Amino acid sequence: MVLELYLDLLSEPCRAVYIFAKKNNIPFMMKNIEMMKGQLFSEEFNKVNYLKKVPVLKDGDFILEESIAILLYLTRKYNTSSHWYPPDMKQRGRVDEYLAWQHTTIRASASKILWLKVVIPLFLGHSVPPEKMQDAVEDLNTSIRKLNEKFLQDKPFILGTEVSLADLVAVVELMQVVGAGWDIFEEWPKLQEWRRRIEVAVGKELFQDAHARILNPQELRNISIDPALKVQMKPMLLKMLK
Ligand SMILES: N[C@@H](CCC(=O)N[C@@H](CS)C(=O)NCC(=O)O)C(=O)O
Repeated sequence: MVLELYLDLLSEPCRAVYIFAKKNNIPFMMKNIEMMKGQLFSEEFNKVNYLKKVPVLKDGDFILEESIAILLYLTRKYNTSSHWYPPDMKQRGRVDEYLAWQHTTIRASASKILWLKVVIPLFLGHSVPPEKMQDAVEDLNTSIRKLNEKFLQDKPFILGTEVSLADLVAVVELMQVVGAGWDIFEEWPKLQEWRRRIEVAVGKELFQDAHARILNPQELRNISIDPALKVQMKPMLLKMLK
């Protein structure tokens, strides 16, 4: 039975899984989930989606949620090229370190920029207070500085000369900011070069294909949101703006 991946490519963890699976020629059936249409809560998806998030992997009757767990499962099941997640204990430790660190730093702050600039205005019909945006920008800059100084330093990739899961996860997260209309890479020339190297490593066409929707401002700003989802999300969004 072919592997099933439930993905919405507007989501950065979904893009990491998608790019990784495609790049490594892992056969899978894409189950397209449109979060904005409320499909996270559909009856069919709820059978495999306890946490109510994407991505989700279904391999026969084995269901796996959480993108990092999914990526690691794919490296092991398909014995992918060792540079993604090297067997060397220290190299692997470095990838694990980044994957553990990113959730509350790069991931959280990059995603918040997209929410504040694009998603919340779509849901609530108005822009967010400038001080909220300012806080989010400061958080993002702090995280990026750490990514730059601790993880990347002056190396081509986080592990040195070859791309790993750490680079892939990091770059898709920062692309959320670009999707929000702020080309963060222009402000960090070293990261701009790093992003170009990752694009080349995974293949420019695949990288562009995965990011086509998030980098389409027309589509993003005109997305029609499921009315029931709007009602459901409103209290949480208002809380975010407090
Ligand atoms: N830690 C999870 C996060 C997954 C996640 O937050 N997915 C978002 C899309 S980027 C989602 O499904 N959000 C829907 C919601 O929270 O209602 C992972 O890495 O897979």
